[in-house]
Amino acid sequence: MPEETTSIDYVMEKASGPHFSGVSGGTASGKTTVCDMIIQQLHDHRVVLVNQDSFYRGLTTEELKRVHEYNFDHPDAFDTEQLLVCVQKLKSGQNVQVPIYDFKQHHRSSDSFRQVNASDVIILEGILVFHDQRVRNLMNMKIFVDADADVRLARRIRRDTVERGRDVNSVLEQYAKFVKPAFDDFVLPSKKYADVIIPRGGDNHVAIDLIVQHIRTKLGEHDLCKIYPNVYVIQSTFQI
Ligand code: UZR
Ligand code: MG
Repeated sequence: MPEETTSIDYVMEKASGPHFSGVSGGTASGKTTVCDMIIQQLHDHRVVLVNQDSFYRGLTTEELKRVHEYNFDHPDAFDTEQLLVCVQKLKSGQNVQVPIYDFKQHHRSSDSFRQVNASDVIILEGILVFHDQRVRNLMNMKIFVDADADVRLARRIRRDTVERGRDVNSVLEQYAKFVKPAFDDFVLPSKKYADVIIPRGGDNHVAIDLIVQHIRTKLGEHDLCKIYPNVYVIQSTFQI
């Protein structure tokens, strides 16, 4: 269904079930920090965070041999079909098994999963979570975390050398060859889908407070509508 269109069915589908937010932004923009802060403030609700990184396809032996030529920033690097099924299940109140991805080995564990339970609030975080229209259409709120490219690169160098077992040269090479071009081609163009753009990421406490307030309002409406289903439809229709 086109994004602009609103029908009662569409509104009801989006408005029913858990509240689902997508958090996107360039690499090392502060997405994880923003999500952690939202989750902290919503401690009295059941909130789950799903990371798009968990849905990286494992590399084949051939790809592993030439890992420096592999583009981890391209939409095809992700198993989006599996991500979609996972989000659909969570939205319909089911528990899911999320794959576990190892950044050091570029490998996906075939026998262990992380169990994610059905919740009131679902947050999906990742560089390309707005790329697929089907995933996007399930979202009640789309948040884009903005940070200057130099700030992101500096953070990326620190994080990849400390946490992901890389050396500075390989990080810089990968950044110039894949990360920056993919940001320009895929991540930045998806910013237009955002409902909220947060400058300065995790430092922006006002933006995070507003987002949390909005989610609380929606959860409150949700409870109210279980009691007064007709009121629910009218409210949601006007707000879209
Ligand atoms: P965030 N990535 C890796 O470096 N290695 C992998 O095995 C899988 C992913 C990187 C990916 C992307 N790109 O920029 C980043 N590269 O993880 C996304 N190159 O993670 O959103 O936390 O920055
Ligand atoms: Mg992160």
